[in-house]
Amino acid sequence: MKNNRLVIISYRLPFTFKTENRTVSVKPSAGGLVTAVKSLDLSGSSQKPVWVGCADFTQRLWETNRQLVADDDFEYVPVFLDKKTNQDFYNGFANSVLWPLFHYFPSFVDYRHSYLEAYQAANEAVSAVVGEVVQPNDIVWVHDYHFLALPQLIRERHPAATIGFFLHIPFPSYELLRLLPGKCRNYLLSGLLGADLVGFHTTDYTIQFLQSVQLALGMQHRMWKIAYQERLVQSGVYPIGINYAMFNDAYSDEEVIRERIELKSAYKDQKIIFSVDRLDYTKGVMQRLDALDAFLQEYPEWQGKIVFILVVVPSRDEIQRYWERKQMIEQAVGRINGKYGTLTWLPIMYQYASLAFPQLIALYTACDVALITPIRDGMNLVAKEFIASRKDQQGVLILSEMTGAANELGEALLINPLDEFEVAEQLKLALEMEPAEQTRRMAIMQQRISKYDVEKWANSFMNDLLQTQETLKKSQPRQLKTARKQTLLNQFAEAQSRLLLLDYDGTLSAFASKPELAAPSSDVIDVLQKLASIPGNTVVVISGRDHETLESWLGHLPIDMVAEHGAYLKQEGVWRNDLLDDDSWKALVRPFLNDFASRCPDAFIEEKNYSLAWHYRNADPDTGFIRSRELIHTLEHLLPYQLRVLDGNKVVEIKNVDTDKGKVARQLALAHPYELVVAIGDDRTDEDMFCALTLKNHFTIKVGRGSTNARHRVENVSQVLALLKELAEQVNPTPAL
Ligand code: GDG
Repeated sequence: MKNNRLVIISYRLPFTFKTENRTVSVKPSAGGLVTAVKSLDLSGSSQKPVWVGCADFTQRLWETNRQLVADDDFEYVPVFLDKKTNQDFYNGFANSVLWPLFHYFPSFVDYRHSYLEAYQAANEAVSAVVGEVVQPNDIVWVHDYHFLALPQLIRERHPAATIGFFLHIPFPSYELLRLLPGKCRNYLLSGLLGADLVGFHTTDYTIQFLQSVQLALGMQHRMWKIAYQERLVQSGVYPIGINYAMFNDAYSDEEVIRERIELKSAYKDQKIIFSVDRLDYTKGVMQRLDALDAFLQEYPEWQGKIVFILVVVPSRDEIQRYWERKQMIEQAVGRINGKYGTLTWLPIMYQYASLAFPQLIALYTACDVALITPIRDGMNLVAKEFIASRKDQQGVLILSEMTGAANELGEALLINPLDEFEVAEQLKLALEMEPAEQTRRMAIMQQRISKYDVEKWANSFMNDLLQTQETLKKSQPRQLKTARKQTLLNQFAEAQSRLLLLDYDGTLSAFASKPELAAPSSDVIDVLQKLASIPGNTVVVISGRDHETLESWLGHLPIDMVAEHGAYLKQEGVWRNDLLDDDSWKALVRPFLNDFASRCPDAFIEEKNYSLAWHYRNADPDTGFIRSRELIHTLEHLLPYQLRVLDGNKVVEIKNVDTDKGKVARQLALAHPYELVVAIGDDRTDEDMFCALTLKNHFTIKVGRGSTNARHRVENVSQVLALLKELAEQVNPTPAL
């Protein structure tokens, strides 16, 4: 992070002010994010990192007490939202729309337009503050679902900024996201695309994000990179870790030891089952209580021999769903204690309050079983903290498979939190597990999470974010103007052998309403003829079109051709195809295409020998786009592995994967020691070709806008033709009249 100042943005600042007896003091919050950021190597930067967040104190309090945090490791920039905006933004859109939806509780969503407006206003307000703060070379790291729109808003103010985004909660499947009104959904997704790097806890969340972008915005990813507004947006998996050493060392802390001894002696005749969560319906506390009930019912021999210490930490209790939950939990605790309790024993010890750190560690280390059963959880740090704090390598973790943490903690007893009998059964197993087996499982999990701790998490995100800037610099295609064009013209003139790979539609000919109407102009014929007649030149038209059409338009020219993305190849006047002649898959796919065409007026199907194409260029743009997304979604789940779906320019094409333009282009370029290879194309399929041609003497040119793997760019078809004419003139100047 040399010379780079870090700007962190999260909803909460890492401290708050506490006023007692008219005296104001600072209460730091020891969240995972603070630890993570502090552990980054910021030594290269001469300036303090900045932390921007929404203030939970008044502007006046800040002005009069800011000196209390002046010596902190961060410079704080609080954003003051008015009460109503903050209410509708935080409790409204963030916690009553996005939180339940992203955790698969659609029926808990309370969508109101005023909430969305407040979310937009809050994101705007924060972006205005960030806009003032950010300087060139700063690295901006935005956190969580409160600020999905923020990366793009910052990008609009600082187009060259380096922006990372990390989502701490799950990213749901598109089926959930599509429940939001289209405009709202697109606003959120394109907001995220303002970032250079978008990070998630798991591969599932990442894939769901990429799929949502494709289905909602029509942008396909390539190796988890999305081409958006001349940039590449990278996404990646960064499972958050914990401060392992801190939790592990706390085992031997004096206060922890004292508390642990107290707990153990208070429950010397019982095994301790423990859980701690914020009050939240996603955490599965009600289901956990049902499971305990089932356990005591199924295995009555355990009555009197266990105690379940249930700690619920107050959270968001201004929202109805939350305080309702509190009442439900308290009723269930009362019911179960009433049902099984005796005059000398109660199965559940319940506390609705937060724990001091030493108490938390004492409970982690005194318990026999940690029972962690969220219905959905982005990661779940409690599970990792429990493992880390068990220096004695004893204790059993029962963990919901619906948590991100389950991916890394496979040696826990993994359960489905909705299946109370399975949880009851695993609870029995946990209570009866041999100490040696407990140690075996603990040791493996400890080794894993100690390696990828919070420091590694933050550093690996930061390294990848910085890397995106390097990649961007390298991948910025340069306009083929003056000096650069002259280099190409000179190289072309000097080379003794040259290969020209020219895409057809969108490169040599502009798009027409029907494929058959895009016949080549006399200009195109003329320039191809000229180029092909230059000694040492091999001219290849490389297209997705069928070979019959290409032959009828260009067959009379002394050029080679590639049709259907490489299925057919014409060399020295002879067409051949090397693919297996199996098109039985078409019978499976055709009915779907027909069905989608019948539901989309003016969409039509083009049948080629090795592919089927569903065109929607003539359809109403919105309907066409929506149907094309549905079609892609359907096909992706249906197609046998040897087929590939290409999401093209107003066309969805299904083809055999045996070949693509990249493979053919590489074959052709390597077939002869060409001194210069020039490849020109406009489409996503041409990107395969650009990726395959990476040698020094390979000159790749993208036609039109959009991010690309080509090294150079021209604006449109007429610039392509002008360039080709100039190339031809280099070697064969038109004789003066
Ligand atoms: C979100 C995502 C993701 C809790 N009670 C006490 C206390 N805690 C601490 C725990 C832990 C943290 O709070 C809770 O973290 P979780 O991960 O379990 O849950 P969320 O707050 O919902 O966090 C989640 C996380 O972001 C990080 O990306 O894992 O999935 O929902 O650190 O120790 N700490 C103390 N007393 C308490 O009473 N001292």
